[in-house]
Amino acid sequence: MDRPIFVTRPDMPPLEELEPMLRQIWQSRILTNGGEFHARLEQELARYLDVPYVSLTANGTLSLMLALRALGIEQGEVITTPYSFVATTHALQWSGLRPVFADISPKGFALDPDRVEEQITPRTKAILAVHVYGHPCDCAGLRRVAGRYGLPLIYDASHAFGVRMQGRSLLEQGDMATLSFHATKVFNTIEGGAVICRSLAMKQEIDRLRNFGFAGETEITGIGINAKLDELRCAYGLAALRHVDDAIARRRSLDAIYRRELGAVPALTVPPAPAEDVEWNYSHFPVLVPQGRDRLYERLKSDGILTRRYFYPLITDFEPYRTLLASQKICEAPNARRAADSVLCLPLYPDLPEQTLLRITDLIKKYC
Ligand code: T4K
Repeated sequence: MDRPIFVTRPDMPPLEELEPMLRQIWQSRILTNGGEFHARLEQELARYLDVPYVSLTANGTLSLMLALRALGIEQGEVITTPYSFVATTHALQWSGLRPVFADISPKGFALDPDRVEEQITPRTKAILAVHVYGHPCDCAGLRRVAGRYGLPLIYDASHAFGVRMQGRSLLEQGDMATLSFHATKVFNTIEGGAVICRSLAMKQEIDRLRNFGFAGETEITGIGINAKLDELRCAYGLAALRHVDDAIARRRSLDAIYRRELGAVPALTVPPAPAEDVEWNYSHFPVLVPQGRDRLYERLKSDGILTRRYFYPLITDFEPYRTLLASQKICEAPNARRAADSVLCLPLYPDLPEQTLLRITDLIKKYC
Protein backbone atom coordinates (compact mmCIF):
# COMPACT_ATOMS: atom_id res chain seq x y z
CA MET A 1 0.00 0.00 0.00
CA ASP A 2 1.14 3.56 -0.76
CA ARG A 3 2.22 5.70 2.13
CA PRO A 4 -0.73 7.53 3.71
CA ILE A 5 -1.43 11.14 2.78
CA PHE A 6 -1.72 13.13 5.98
CA VAL A 7 -3.89 16.20 6.47
CA THR A 8 -0.73 18.18 7.03
CA ARG A 9 3.03 17.72 7.07
CA PRO A 10 5.44 19.95 8.92
CA ASP A 11 7.23 22.46 6.75
CA MET A 12 10.88 21.88 7.73
CA PRO A 13 13.83 24.19 7.02
CA PRO A 14 16.75 22.77 5.02
CA LEU A 15 19.10 20.92 7.36
CA GLU A 16 22.17 22.73 5.99
CA GLU A 17 20.69 26.10 7.05
CA LEU A 18 20.19 24.82 10.57
CA GLU A 19 23.60 23.21 10.95
CA PRO A 20 25.75 26.35 11.54
CA MET A 21 23.34 27.52 14.23
CA LEU A 22 23.37 24.12 15.91
CA ARG A 23 27.22 24.17 15.93
CA GLN A 24 27.09 27.58 17.61
CA ILE A 25 24.71 26.22 20.27
CA TRP A 26 27.00 23.23 20.85
CA GLN A 27 29.92 25.63 21.33
CA SER A 28 28.20 28.16 23.57
CA ARG A 29 26.27 25.56 25.61
CA ILE A 30 23.51 28.12 26.03
CA LEU A 31 20.56 25.80 25.55
CA THR A 32 17.62 27.67 27.04
CA ASN A 33 16.48 30.43 29.47
CA GLY A 34 16.98 33.04 26.75
CA GLY A 35 19.92 33.24 24.41
CA GLU A 36 21.03 34.71 21.12
CA PHE A 37 18.66 32.71 18.92
CA HIS A 38 15.72 33.36 21.22
CA ALA A 39 16.34 37.12 21.08
CA ARG A 40 16.80 37.03 17.31
CA LEU A 41 13.64 35.02 16.70
CA GLU A 42 11.56 37.43 18.81
CA GLN A 43 12.93 40.37 16.81
CA GLU A 44 12.58 38.72 13.40
CA LEU A 45 9.05 37.56 14.13
CA ALA A 46 8.00 41.04 15.31
CA ARG A 47 9.34 42.41 12.02
CA TYR A 48 7.81 39.67 9.85
CA LEU A 49 4.43 39.79 11.58
CA ASP A 50 4.48 43.59 11.73
CA VAL A 51 3.55 43.72 15.43
CA PRO A 52 5.10 45.70 18.26
CA TYR A 53 6.14 42.92 20.66
CA VAL A 54 6.47 39.14 20.48
CA SER A 55 7.06 36.93 23.53
CA LEU A 56 8.02 33.42 22.55
CA THR A 57 6.56 30.53 24.55
CA ALA A 58 6.77 26.76 24.70
CA ASN A 59 3.40 26.23 22.96
CA GLY A 60 0.07 27.78 22.04
CA THR A 61 -1.76 26.43 25.09
CA LEU A 62 0.65 28.07 27.51
CA SER A 63 0.48 31.25 25.42
CA LEU A 64 -3.24 31.45 26.18
CA MET A 65 -2.69 30.80 29.89
CA LEU A 66 0.01 33.48 30.05
CA ALA A 67 -2.17 36.02 28.24
CA LEU A 68 -5.06 35.43 30.66
CA ARG A 69 -2.74 35.73 33.67
CA ALA A 70 -0.99 38.85 32.38
CA LEU A 71 -4.35 40.56 31.83
CA GLY A 72 -5.32 39.72 35.42
CA ILE A 73 -8.17 37.40 34.41
CA GLU A 74 -7.91 34.94 37.29
CA GLN A 75 -11.48 34.10 38.23
CA GLY A 76 -15.00 34.23 36.85
CA GLU A 77 -16.35 33.38 33.43
CA VAL A 78 -14.90 33.78 29.98
CA ILE A 79 -17.10 33.65 26.89
CA THR A 80 -15.62 31.50 24.18
CA THR A 81 -16.44 29.25 21.25
CA PRO A 82 -17.24 25.53 21.25
CA TYR A 83 -15.83 25.34 17.70
CA SER A 84 -12.08 25.20 18.20
CA PHE A 85 -9.30 22.84 19.17
CA VAL A 86 -9.91 21.74 22.73
CA ALA A 87 -6.79 23.58 23.96
CA THR A 88 -8.67 26.89 23.76
CA THR A 89 -11.05 25.78 26.53
CA HIS A 90 -8.46 23.70 28.40
CA ALA A 91 -6.42 26.90 28.85
CA LEU A 92 -9.38 28.49 30.61
CA GLN A 93 -9.95 25.50 32.88
CA TRP A 94 -6.26 25.30 33.80
CA SER A 95 -6.43 28.99 34.67
CA GLY A 96 -9.35 28.39 37.07
CA LEU A 97 -11.78 30.15 34.73
CA ARG A 98 -15.22 28.95 33.77
CA PRO A 99 -15.88 28.72 30.05
CA VAL A 100 -19.24 29.97 28.84
CA PHE A 101 -19.98 29.10 25.25
CA ALA A 102 -21.59 31.20 22.56
CA ASP A 103 -22.49 30.14 19.04
CA ILE A 104 -20.50 30.90 15.93
CA SER A 105 -21.78 33.01 13.09
CA PRO A 106 -24.01 31.27 10.50
CA LYS A 107 -21.55 32.44 7.85
CA GLY A 108 -18.09 31.28 8.75
CA PHE A 109 -16.57 29.54 11.72
CA ALA A 110 -15.94 32.20 14.35
CA LEU A 111 -17.87 33.61 17.33
CA ASP A 112 -20.95 35.66 16.51
CA PRO A 113 -20.72 38.97 18.46
CA ASP A 114 -24.52 39.03 19.00
CA ARG A 115 -24.47 35.55 20.52
CA VAL A 116 -21.53 36.62 22.72
CA GLU A 117 -23.45 39.61 23.99
CA GLU A 118 -26.39 37.37 24.96
CA GLN A 119 -24.11 35.39 27.29
CA ILE A 120 -22.66 38.39 29.16
CA THR A 121 -23.51 38.58 32.88
CA PRO A 122 -21.88 40.32 35.86
CA ARG A 123 -19.69 37.20 36.20
CA THR A 124 -18.17 37.64 32.74
CA LYS A 125 -14.51 38.64 32.93
CA ALA A 126 -13.32 38.37 29.31
CA ILE A 127 -14.01 37.19 25.77
CA LEU A 128 -11.76 34.61 24.13
CA ALA A 129 -12.32 34.35 20.37
CA VAL A 130 -10.58 32.15 17.79
CA HIS A 131 -9.62 33.01 14.21
CA VAL A 132 -10.54 29.49 13.06
CA TYR A 133 -8.53 28.33 9.99
CA GLY A 134 -6.94 31.80 9.97
CA HIS A 135 -10.22 33.39 8.80
CA PRO A 136 -10.52 36.67 10.73
CA CYS A 137 -13.30 36.88 13.32
CA ASP A 138 -15.79 39.74 13.11
CA CYS A 139 -13.24 41.88 14.95
CA ALA A 140 -15.23 45.11 14.71
CA GLY A 141 -18.33 43.40 16.16
CA LEU A 142 -16.39 41.75 18.98
CA ARG A 143 -14.56 45.00 19.76
CA ARG A 144 -17.93 46.77 20.01
CA VAL A 145 -19.35 44.18 22.42
CA ALA A 146 -16.17 44.02 24.53
CA GLY A 147 -16.01 47.83 24.66
CA ARG A 148 -19.67 48.18 25.66
CA TYR A 149 -19.12 45.98 28.75
CA GLY A 150 -15.49 46.93 29.44
CA LEU A 151 -14.27 43.37 28.89
CA PRO A 152 -10.78 42.33 27.78
CA LEU A 153 -10.77 40.64 24.37
CA ILE A 154 -8.20 37.93 23.65
CA TYR A 155 -7.71 36.27 20.30
CA ASP A 156 -6.50 32.70 19.98
CA ALA A 157 -4.73 33.32 16.67
CA SER A 158 -3.09 29.89 16.57
CA HIS A 159 -4.14 29.49 12.92
CA ALA A 160 -3.56 33.08 11.88
CA PHE A 161 0.21 33.36 11.46
CA GLY A 162 0.94 36.18 9.01
CA VAL A 163 -2.72 36.99 8.27
CA ARG A 164 -3.36 40.66 7.49
CA MET A 165 -6.62 42.57 7.31
CA GLN A 166 -7.04 46.01 5.72
CA GLY A 167 -3.28 46.26 5.38
CA ARG A 168 -2.53 45.53 9.05
CA SER A 169 -1.60 42.45 11.00
CA LEU A 170 -4.64 40.60 12.32
CA LEU A 171 -2.57 39.96 15.46
CA GLU A 172 -2.95 43.62 16.45
CA GLN A 173 -6.64 43.04 17.16
CA GLY A 174 -7.84 42.71 20.75
CA ASP A 175 -5.92 43.21 23.97
CA MET A 176 -3.65 40.27 23.23
CA ALA A 177 -3.31 37.56 20.60
CA THR A 178 -1.67 34.17 20.91
CA LEU A 179 0.00 31.93 18.34
CA SER A 180 0.89 28.25 18.17
CA PHE A 181 4.06 27.18 16.39
CA HIS A 182 3.23 23.47 16.61
CA ALA A 183 4.61 21.24 13.87
CA THR A 184 1.21 21.22 12.15
CA LYS A 185 1.06 25.02 11.75
CA VAL A 186 1.88 27.31 8.79
CA PHE A 187 5.04 28.36 10.65
CA ASN A 188 6.46 25.91 13.16
CA THR A 189 9.23 25.58 15.72
CA ILE A 190 8.31 21.89 16.29
CA GLU A 191 6.58 22.87 19.55
CA GLY A 192 6.30 26.54 20.38
CA GLY A 193 4.10 29.58 20.47
CA ALA A 194 3.97 33.29 21.16
CA VAL A 195 2.00 36.04 22.80
CA ILE A 196 1.60 39.25 20.81
CA CYS A 197 1.60 42.25 23.12
CA ARG A 198 0.62 45.84 22.49
CA SER A 199 3.05 47.42 24.98
CA LEU A 200 6.54 46.83 26.28
CA ALA A 201 5.15 46.63 29.83
CA MET A 202 2.88 43.74 28.80
CA LYS A 203 5.70 41.96 27.01
CA GLN A 204 7.86 42.27 30.12
CA GLU A 205 5.03 40.85 32.24
CA ILE A 206 4.64 37.86 29.88
CA ASP A 207 8.43 37.37 29.84
CA ARG A 208 8.48 37.21 33.64
CA LEU A 209 5.46 34.91 33.86
CA ARG A 210 6.90 32.43 31.34
CA ASN A 211 10.05 32.20 33.53
CA PHE A 212 8.40 31.34 36.87
CA GLY A 213 7.71 35.04 37.56
CA PHE A 214 11.38 35.95 38.05
CA ALA A 215 12.11 39.67 37.81
CA GLY A 216 15.72 39.20 38.87
CA GLU A 217 17.81 36.64 40.68
CA THR A 218 16.11 37.20 44.02
CA GLU A 219 12.69 38.55 43.14
CA ILE A 220 9.51 37.12 41.70
CA THR A 221 6.57 39.31 40.81
CA GLY A 222 3.85 36.72 40.31
CA ILE A 223 2.94 33.03 40.15
CA GLY A 224 4.74 32.26 36.93
CA ILE A 225 5.16 29.01 35.07
CA ASN A 226 7.80 27.42 32.86
CA ALA A 227 6.78 28.31 29.30
CA LYS A 228 10.18 29.06 27.75
CA LEU A 229 11.21 28.17 24.22
CA ASP A 230 14.71 26.68 23.99
CA GLU A 231 17.59 27.69 21.74
CA LEU A 232 17.35 24.68 19.42
CA ARG A 233 13.74 25.40 18.56
CA CYS A 234 14.52 29.10 18.12
CA ALA A 235 17.33 28.28 15.67
CA TYR A 236 14.93 25.97 13.79
CA GLY A 237 12.37 28.81 13.75
CA LEU A 238 14.89 31.30 12.37
CA ALA A 239 15.71 28.94 9.51
CA ALA A 240 12.01 28.17 8.92
CA LEU A 241 11.07 31.86 8.83
CA ARG A 242 13.24 32.42 5.73
CA HIS A 243 10.97 30.02 3.81
CA VAL A 244 7.55 30.88 5.15
CA ASP A 245 6.59 33.24 2.29
CA ASP A 246 7.34 30.51 -0.26
CA ALA A 247 5.36 28.03 1.83
CA ILE A 248 2.31 30.32 1.93
CA ALA A 249 2.58 30.96 -1.84
CA ARG A 250 2.59 27.21 -2.45
CA ARG A 251 -0.41 26.76 -0.15
CA ARG A 252 -2.20 29.49 -2.12
CA SER A 253 -1.71 27.67 -5.42
CA LEU A 254 -2.89 24.35 -3.96
CA ASP A 255 -5.93 26.09 -2.46
CA ALA A 256 -6.75 27.44 -5.94
CA ILE A 257 -6.62 23.94 -7.47
CA TYR A 258 -8.89 22.56 -4.76
CA ARG A 259 -11.38 25.40 -5.41
CA ARG A 260 -11.28 24.80 -9.16
CA GLU A 261 -11.78 21.04 -8.80
CA LEU A 262 -14.33 20.97 -5.98
CA GLY A 263 -16.20 24.27 -6.40
CA ALA A 264 -18.98 22.67 -8.49
CA VAL A 265 -19.40 19.34 -6.66
CA PRO A 266 -23.07 19.44 -5.59
CA ALA A 267 -22.72 17.31 -2.44
CA LEU A 268 -20.25 19.64 -0.78
CA THR A 269 -19.66 23.33 -0.18
CA VAL A 270 -16.29 24.98 -0.37
CA PRO A 271 -16.46 27.89 2.09
CA PRO A 272 -15.39 31.16 0.46
CA ALA A 273 -11.88 32.41 1.11
CA PRO A 274 -11.77 35.41 3.48
CA ALA A 275 -12.79 38.82 2.09
CA GLU A 276 -10.63 40.66 -0.43
CA ASP A 277 -9.10 42.96 2.17
CA VAL A 278 -7.61 39.92 3.94
CA GLU A 279 -4.18 38.51 3.12
CA TRP A 280 -4.74 34.95 4.21
CA ASN A 281 -2.24 32.20 5.04
CA TYR A 282 -4.18 29.23 3.55
CA SER A 283 -3.69 27.29 6.77
CA HIS A 284 -6.49 24.74 6.18
CA PHE A 285 -8.75 23.60 3.37
CA PRO A 286 -12.14 22.84 4.97
CA VAL A 287 -15.11 21.62 2.95
CA LEU A 288 -18.64 21.19 4.25
CA VAL A 289 -20.33 17.88 3.52
CA PRO A 290 -23.81 18.11 5.10
CA GLN A 291 -24.80 14.53 4.21
CA GLY A 292 -22.43 11.61 4.61
CA ARG A 293 -19.35 13.47 5.87
CA ASP A 294 -18.26 10.52 8.04
CA ARG A 295 -18.76 8.07 5.18
CA LEU A 296 -16.55 10.19 2.95
CA TYR A 297 -13.96 10.46 5.74
CA GLU A 298 -13.88 6.65 6.10
CA ARG A 299 -13.73 5.97 2.37
CA LEU A 300 -10.84 8.38 1.90
CA LYS A 301 -9.12 6.81 4.89
CA SER A 302 -9.40 3.38 3.33
CA ASP A 303 -7.65 4.86 0.29
CA GLY A 304 -4.85 6.09 2.56
CA ILE A 305 -6.02 9.73 2.61
CA LEU A 306 -6.19 10.89 6.19
CA THR A 307 -8.47 13.92 6.26
CA ARG A 308 -9.46 15.42 9.62
CA ARG A 309 -12.75 16.59 11.10
CA TYR A 310 -11.35 19.78 12.64
CA PHE A 311 -13.36 20.53 14.86
CA TYR A 312 -15.49 17.53 15.71
CA PRO A 313 -16.74 16.81 18.29
CA LEU A 314 -17.60 20.24 19.61
CA ILE A 315 -15.64 21.07 22.74
CA THR A 316 -18.90 21.02 24.71
CA ASP A 317 -19.47 17.39 23.67
CA PHE A 318 -16.15 16.09 25.02
CA GLU A 319 -15.93 14.57 28.42
CA PRO A 320 -15.05 16.14 30.86
CA TYR A 321 -16.81 19.24 29.53
CA ARG A 322 -20.17 17.48 29.26
CA THR A 323 -20.05 16.74 32.98
CA LEU A 324 -18.46 20.04 33.94
CA LEU A 325 -21.11 21.95 32.05
CA ALA A 326 -24.04 19.79 33.12
CA SER A 327 -25.13 22.34 35.72
CA GLN A 328 -24.85 25.27 33.31
CA LYS A 329 -27.56 26.59 31.11
CA ILE A 330 -26.63 24.83 27.90
CA CYS A 331 -25.81 26.96 24.92
CA GLU A 332 -27.40 25.28 21.93
CA ALA A 333 -24.91 26.60 19.35
CA PRO A 334 -26.71 25.22 16.28
CA ASN A 335 -24.28 26.87 13.86
CA ALA A 336 -21.26 25.37 15.60
CA ARG A 337 -22.95 21.97 15.64
CA ARG A 338 -23.73 22.17 11.94
CA ALA A 339 -20.10 23.03 11.20
CA ALA A 340 -18.76 20.26 13.44
CA ASP A 341 -21.06 17.69 11.83
CA SER A 342 -20.22 18.60 8.25
CA VAL A 343 -16.64 19.87 8.08
CA LEU A 344 -13.78 17.89 6.58
CA CYS A 345 -10.29 19.37 6.33
CA LEU A 346 -8.48 18.10 3.26
CA PRO A 347 -4.70 17.61 3.02
CA LEU A 348 -2.91 20.93 2.53
CA TYR A 349 0.78 21.55 3.00
CA PRO A 350 3.48 23.09 0.83
CA ASP A 351 5.07 19.93 -0.52
CA LEU A 352 1.81 18.16 -1.32
CA PRO A 353 2.31 17.22 -4.98
CA GLU A 354 -0.35 18.53 -7.37
CA GLN A 355 -0.83 15.03 -8.75
CA THR A 356 -1.67 13.77 -5.28
CA LEU A 357 -4.09 16.63 -4.76
CA LEU A 358 -5.82 15.75 -8.05
CA ARG A 359 -6.05 12.11 -6.98
CA ILE A 360 -7.76 13.29 -3.79
CA THR A 361 -10.23 15.50 -5.67
CA ASP A 362 -10.98 12.69 -8.18
CA LEU A 363 -11.78 10.32 -5.33
CA ILE A 364 -13.98 12.92 -3.65
CA LYS A 365 -15.92 13.48 -6.90
CA LYS A 366 -16.32 9.72 -7.27
CA TYR A 367 -17.55 9.21 -3.70
CA CYS A 368 -19.81 12.27 -3.70
N1 T4K B 1 -5.70 26.92 19.83
C1 T4K B 1 -6.00 26.42 18.62
C2 T4K B 1 -7.10 27.05 17.82
C3 T4K B 1 -5.29 25.32 18.11
O1 T4K B 1 -5.61 24.81 16.90
C4 T4K B 1 -4.26 24.77 18.88
C5 T4K B 1 -3.52 23.62 18.41
C6 T4K B 1 -3.96 25.35 20.13
C7 T4K B 1 -4.71 26.43 20.58
C8 T4K B 1 -2.88 24.84 21.02
O2 T4K B 1 -1.59 25.05 20.46
P1 T4K B 1 -0.39 24.07 20.93
O3 T4K B 1 -0.39 24.03 22.42
O4 T4K B 1 -0.63 22.72 20.29
O5 T4K B 1 0.83 24.77 20.39
C9 T4K B 1 -2.95 19.08 16.21
C10 T4K B 1 -1.89 19.81 17.01
O6 T4K B 1 -1.28 19.00 17.98
C11 T4K B 1 -2.38 21.07 17.64
O7 T4K B 1 -1.23 21.88 17.85
C12 T4K B 1 -3.34 21.83 16.75
N2 T4K B 1 -3.91 22.99 17.39
C13 T4K B 1 -4.47 20.91 16.32
C14 T4K B 1 -5.48 21.62 15.44
O8 T4K B 1 -3.93 19.84 15.60
P2 T4K B 1 -3.75 16.63 16.19
O9 T4K B 1 -4.09 15.72 17.31
O10 T4K B 1 -4.70 16.78 15.10
O11 T4K B 1 -2.29 16.30 15.61
P3 T4K B 1 -1.75 14.98 14.91
O12 T4K B 1 -0.60 14.50 15.69
O13 T4K B 1 -2.86 14.04 14.63
O14 T4K B 1 -1.19 15.57 13.55
C15 T4K B 1 -1.99 15.78 12.40
C16 T4K B 1 -1.25 15.20 11.20
O15 T4K B 1 -0.08 15.92 10.98
C17 T4K B 1 -0.84 13.75 11.39
O16 T4K B 1 -1.79 12.90 10.85
C18 T4K B 1 0.48 13.64 10.63
C19 T4K B 1 0.99 15.06 10.55
N3 T4K B 1 2.15 15.26 11.40
C20 T4K B 1 1.99 15.65 12.69
C21 T4K B 1 3.10 15.83 13.49
C22 T4K B 1 2.92 16.26 14.93
C23 T4K B 1 3.40 15.04 10.87
O17 T4K B 1 3.53 14.67 9.68
N4 T4K B 1 4.50 15.26 11.64
C24 T4K B 1 4.41 15.64 12.95
O18 T4K B 1 5.42 15.84 13.63
O19 T4K B 1 -3.49 18.02 16.91
